[in-house]
Amino acid sequence: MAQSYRLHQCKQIVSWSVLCLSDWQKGKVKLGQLDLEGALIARDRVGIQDFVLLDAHNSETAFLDNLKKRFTEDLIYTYIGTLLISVNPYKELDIYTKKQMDLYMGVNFFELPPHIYALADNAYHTMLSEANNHFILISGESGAGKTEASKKILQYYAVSCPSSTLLDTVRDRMLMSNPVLEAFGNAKTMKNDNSSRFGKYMDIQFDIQGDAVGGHILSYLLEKSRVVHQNHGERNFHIFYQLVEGGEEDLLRQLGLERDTKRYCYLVQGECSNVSSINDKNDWKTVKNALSVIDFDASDTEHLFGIISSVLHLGNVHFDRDTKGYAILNSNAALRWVSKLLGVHVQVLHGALTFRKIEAKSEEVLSPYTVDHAIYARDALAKAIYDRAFTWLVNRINESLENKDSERKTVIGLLDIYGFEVFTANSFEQFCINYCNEKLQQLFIQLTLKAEQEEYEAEGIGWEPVQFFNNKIICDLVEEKHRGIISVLDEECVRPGDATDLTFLEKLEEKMGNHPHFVTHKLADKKTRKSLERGDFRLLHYAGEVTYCVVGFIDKNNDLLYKNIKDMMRLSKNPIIQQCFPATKAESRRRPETVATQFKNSLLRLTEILTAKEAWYVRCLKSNDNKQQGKFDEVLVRHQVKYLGLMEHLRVRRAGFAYRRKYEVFLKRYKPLCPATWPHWRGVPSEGVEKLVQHLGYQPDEYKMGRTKIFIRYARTLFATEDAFEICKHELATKLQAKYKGYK
Ligand code: AD9
Ligand code: MG
Repeated sequence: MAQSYRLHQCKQIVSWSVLCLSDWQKGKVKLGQLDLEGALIARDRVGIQDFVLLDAHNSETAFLDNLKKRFTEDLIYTYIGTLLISVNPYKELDIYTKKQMDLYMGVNFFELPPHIYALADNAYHTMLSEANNHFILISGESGAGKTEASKKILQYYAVSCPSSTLLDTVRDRMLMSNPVLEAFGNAKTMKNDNSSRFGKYMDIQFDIQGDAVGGHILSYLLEKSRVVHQNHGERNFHIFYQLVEGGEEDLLRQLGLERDTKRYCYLVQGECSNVSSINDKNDWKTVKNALSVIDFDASDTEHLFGIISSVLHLGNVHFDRDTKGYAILNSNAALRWVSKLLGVHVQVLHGALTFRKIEAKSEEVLSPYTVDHAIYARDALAKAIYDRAFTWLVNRINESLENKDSERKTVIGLLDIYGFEVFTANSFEQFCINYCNEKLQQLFIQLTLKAEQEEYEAEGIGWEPVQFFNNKIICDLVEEKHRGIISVLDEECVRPGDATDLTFLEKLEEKMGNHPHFVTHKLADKKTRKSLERGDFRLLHYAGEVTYCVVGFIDKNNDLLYKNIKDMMRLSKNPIIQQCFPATKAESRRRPETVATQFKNSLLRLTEILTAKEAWYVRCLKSNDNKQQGKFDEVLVRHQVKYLGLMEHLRVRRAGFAYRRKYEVFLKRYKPLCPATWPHWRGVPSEGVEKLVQHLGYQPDEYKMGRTKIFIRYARTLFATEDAFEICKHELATKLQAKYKGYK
């Protein structure tokens, strides 16, 4: 047994260190034909595929060299143990074919070159064999490749899991939910032509046989301000351009639209309707097809696009100033289209956009808007419609993915959220997005660096602690009850009287002026030696500094919709709008939660969902800032390697152990492998385990005995043990069969 284990190990060491995906794909290198010299040359050229095996393991330069070497050879994936690093190649690679998927199916992690399919497959098989829930956390900054990675994983499950005709429908729907949600929830930003503007967590449900049988999506805080405003070089959500560019003539006529995106005020502010990497016409076809797969009928589609068009028409509703300075409407045609498409009376709509209803005692008084107020009310309506329609869409997709079968299911969750972003001007939206990234980084730290080291300590495993930057201090700065930025903002939002964005900033200065990660105008020079505008504050995030302009914080956090607008929408004849603005009994007197607080609570719930599952990590790195293929910007990559804590992770991994199990559990599974423990071990479990691993030929550096668990350093050791176990099971079964025949 020990000999076969050794042989297996030697084979693997050679194949891991040298097997290079491109050579291997091109058929130049075949397993079993490797000579050591050739192996070393190949390794020199293409680097090492698991950082744990890198010789100069603690040097950041060696780490970067290895990434670069591999990137130059189009090898974008590298492991740190079971964590997968992916470097965005900004070009199509021929590594996502069905053939590739087949290759990775059911193969142990390290037997093939690193790939997103390997990670997906191992999560899947572990889920099946251990009958527990898993999640894959995909992180990295904006444009690093998270959404692409999550799509590849979903495709892998959809294509390679066992199949039946009934389930094919579920699978198709799962796949098709992607183009739909991307059309409505993604947009071109300065960082990424297809930037996710909402957070997405998707559970893929599997039955006991491993069939993908259903799914459920949770969406997080859509950046709805984009509906009415885009910065230069950015676009609104893709769906608007797809509809205008690709919509059929008849459809456009019904919706009152012209085939010219420049005609719509909500589409022109970024001055970049056309983007070379995007084909809106084709994408329109994809989305239409996807909608039909996820079971949208003609009426759903008609009403949904009615809503999308109503937003475009709303943007073209303009106001003039009357002699008293109040707003009067000057775009009757646009108004009529909005009224028609939303199914609200034109006079009511007119009134809601130009007057505010104030309830005084038992009377209702109408107060006319100034032009600025009217524009504000119009934009607030457009944002509310789009945001609620998006939520409706997610719910509708969930209905189509739902599996009502009560059979026990296990899940793999996929988390793909908007990445950390820094623009020239950053506002409330970036504040929320970057806070969300801090939370995910914190989760990663909690689950890997912190928990891992604490366990070694608890188990009495000799351990040299690895130092790392814990970003909890920044999470607290943002979210702490009564003291964090969100609390201060909420307090200003409810403070009666003269609360403004600037008074909010003053409160921040007062309360957190001394915090090492918070900088304002007054303190800028001392802390970061860079000046700051009067209305800005700067946060020193884990991933870098971001300067936020406070303008709009109070408003966006309050997110109020005037009462008469809400009342009007409740009377809408559009069935989707009716669901988006449900008729409620008397409005609750309690203030609704603010946007930031809702977001904070939803992230808290997400953390709870995730920590109850077993984690897998994909860390995406951006290769350069210009979306340029083949360019490896060392400074940029080094920065990401640093802030993502990859070196620390490697140190913990190298010094640590890939696998651990309670003595009892380990012994129960592997006891047939050793005559001393088979069929029963009557002594202390740890001693039985010791006997067992010695019999298997484990070397002293390969494992450690803790208080309650055995710790195995390398995954390969465990894989070899598993292989031996499979052979043994087979032998036992044959023996039993022979014995049974003998009785007969
Ligand atoms: V954001 O936080 O949503 O703004 P992501 O999601 O991290 O961001 P995304 O996956 O959208 O980035 O990738 C950005 C672009 O990089 C894609 O549109 C592709 O053009 C490119 N990309 C990313 N990953 C790959 C890949 N594995 N192969 C080829 C890729 N191109
Ligand atoms: Mg994305």
